[in-house]
Amino acid sequence: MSRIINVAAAQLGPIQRSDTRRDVVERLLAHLRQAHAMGCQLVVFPELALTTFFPRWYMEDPAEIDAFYESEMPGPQTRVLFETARKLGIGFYLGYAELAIEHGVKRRFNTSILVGQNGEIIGKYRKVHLPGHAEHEPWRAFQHLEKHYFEPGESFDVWRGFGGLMGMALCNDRRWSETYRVMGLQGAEMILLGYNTPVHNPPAPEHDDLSMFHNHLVMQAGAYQNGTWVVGVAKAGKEEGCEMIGGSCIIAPSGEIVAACSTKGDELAIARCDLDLCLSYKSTTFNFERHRRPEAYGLITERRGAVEPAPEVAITA
Ligand code: CDV
Repeated sequence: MSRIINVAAAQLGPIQRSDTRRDVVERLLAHLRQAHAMGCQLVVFPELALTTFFPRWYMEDPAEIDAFYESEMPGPQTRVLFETARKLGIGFYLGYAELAIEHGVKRRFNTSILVGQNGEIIGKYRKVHLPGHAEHEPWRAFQHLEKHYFEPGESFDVWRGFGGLMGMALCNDRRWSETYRVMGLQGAEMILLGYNTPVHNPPAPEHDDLSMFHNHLVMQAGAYQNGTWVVGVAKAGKEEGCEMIGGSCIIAPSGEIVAACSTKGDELAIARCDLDLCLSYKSTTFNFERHRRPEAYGLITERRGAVEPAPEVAITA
């Protein structure tokens, strides 16, 4: 099987609250068709790609809240995405709000799935790093209530697909080095990642001017330090009065951005991704087995007379 995948970062412009699932799914289908026409095998959509970013509002009415979630995948309104994928022979990554009933208990997650070129789900990921807050905070210009609306997921995994090892993450996960490293240690060759990032960060407005720099900084570092492709895809533009960054891009294992969106609307950025390029980094500079010595933490703490392992001390030693 070829180790080259043509990938489309399928950025979405804003989705307003009045936009129906049908409206949004039409936009996703247009991306699938255009990406297929341009020779792609995989399309990466953003986080919570089926609705507006609803954690910006505090809601209590369960019926109002439930309307933003998918209780089955595929469901009646999303099935056409899977059917189209199968017909075109094109896979996709999709972020959405998941409502699950597990052992009779209602559970809510910020989720992504990877769908293969046969229209079947290859893997499901539930967001681990949920940013924001759990209670209404009226001082903010807008809320970021992911801790109110979702439970955290538990693991970062990789799946076989598209001729390689594929990982998934969502938005805030991209800022944490362990996201990439946990998947890197499992051999990830391409990490797919959708995001919704407001330009304005209410708890730290002094970071606002750096929002795009930080966006690319973390994804480029994660790609290089783990010898993996990273595909980061935004929902961008002014959504319900909230300005969100774009900057969707495809990053090579060298850490270089090889394709990028230039607007804040619906746009594809496409790259020819050679998974074998990962090996050049994984087998030399970032050959974990050869160069990492986790046991060194133990040696250093022993020398210092520490009883408990103290990794943060070991790192500075
Ligand atoms: N959807 C997100 O996870 N957004 C966060 C914001 C809150 C900073 C992000 O890390 O981009």
